Amino acid sequence: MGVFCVLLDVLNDEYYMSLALDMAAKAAGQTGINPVVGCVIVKEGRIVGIGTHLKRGEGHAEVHALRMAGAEAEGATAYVTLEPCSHHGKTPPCCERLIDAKVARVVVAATDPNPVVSGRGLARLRDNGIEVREGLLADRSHAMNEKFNKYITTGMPFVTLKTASTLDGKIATVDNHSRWVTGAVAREQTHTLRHQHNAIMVGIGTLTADDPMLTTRAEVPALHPARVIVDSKLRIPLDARVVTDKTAPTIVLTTDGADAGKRQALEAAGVAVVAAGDGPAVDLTAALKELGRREIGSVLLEGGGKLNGAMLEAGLIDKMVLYYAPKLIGGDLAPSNFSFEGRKLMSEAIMLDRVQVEMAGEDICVIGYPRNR
Ligand code: AOF
Ligand code: ZN
Repeated sequence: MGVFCVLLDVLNDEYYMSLALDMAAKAAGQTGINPVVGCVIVKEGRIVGIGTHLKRGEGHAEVHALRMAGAEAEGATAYVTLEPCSHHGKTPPCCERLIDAKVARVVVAATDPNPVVSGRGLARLRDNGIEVREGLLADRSHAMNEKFNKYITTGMPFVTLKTASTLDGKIATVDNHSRWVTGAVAREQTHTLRHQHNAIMVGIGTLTADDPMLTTRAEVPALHPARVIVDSKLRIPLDARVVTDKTAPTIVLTTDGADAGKRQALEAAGVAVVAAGDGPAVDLTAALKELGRREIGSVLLEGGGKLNGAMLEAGLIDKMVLYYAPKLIGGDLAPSNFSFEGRKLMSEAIMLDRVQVEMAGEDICVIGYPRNR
């Protein structure tokens, strides 16, 4: 028999900010290149408004919460997980809305890394006599916006690599048999990851081997990322499912020298073709920059070993989610999850920081951040 013990929450700024953060976190994946943001408005000990940014181009978190609070916002405290914006984007500035509503105090988790805001929102509130507390639970807000933080400051998409391999690092047997490496839980989590990224990226090898749909199949309806295929010679068949099914946009990354006729045929089928690199291989850095220009702020890389290795060597992977099934299959020629020129010294290894390990059903999930030069 366990000891009956309930940890009672304490009513303070953290209590309300963590509600705002919880709401924001659940909207991960549905805000496009925008951050996830939550807002809670509290007046004299009662929550009078809550709001979450739900879709790019539509209301920011503060706008929804202020609308709910109505006249009660006057003299209230607003808890916002990201500094209220000060710019006219697709929507008007939130700090002006808070000022107009006569909010007395604003508590903010993280400042907005967007160079057009960064600090200006907080300054504007203070200049208008609003008391501001900043930095409360900032780490949680930063972590849930790691994709946005990179994209808005560099223009490059945040890349998450996901692999599913045996414990000895193989993604298929020597006979190329791969169904299934990991179990149902890991596969379900992969579909959640797809929902949470703007694009999914694979190499032409994976595409021709499996003719995958690269869509999100969760227990409930979920969002499909754009499909990005790295294909230096435009070998993609015109009857591939990603070309014909129209479930989500498809972008093929290729080289300048790729066949012009094939390119036209793909474009006529509704596929976007991006040429990057005048050599035999796609210039991955230039290609990702172009994806960024096309408002793809995050990419889930589910490549084969070669593409994973090339992306790693190019320093383009920000985060790794590595599933390991507790199985060993051996075979020197069995394909591995990373294929790149071997390091000669252990001191030259690519290191992962902030490593976390958890179980995903019967499989082991390792999450980490490669230390890119
Ligand atoms: C907030 N609250 O809920 C969000 C903010 O194009 P827009 O108008 O949607 O503006 C997007 C920018 O606004 C985004 O890059 C980020 O700086 C900020 N997001 N700010 O006060 C919100 N989503
Ligand atoms: Zn705003």
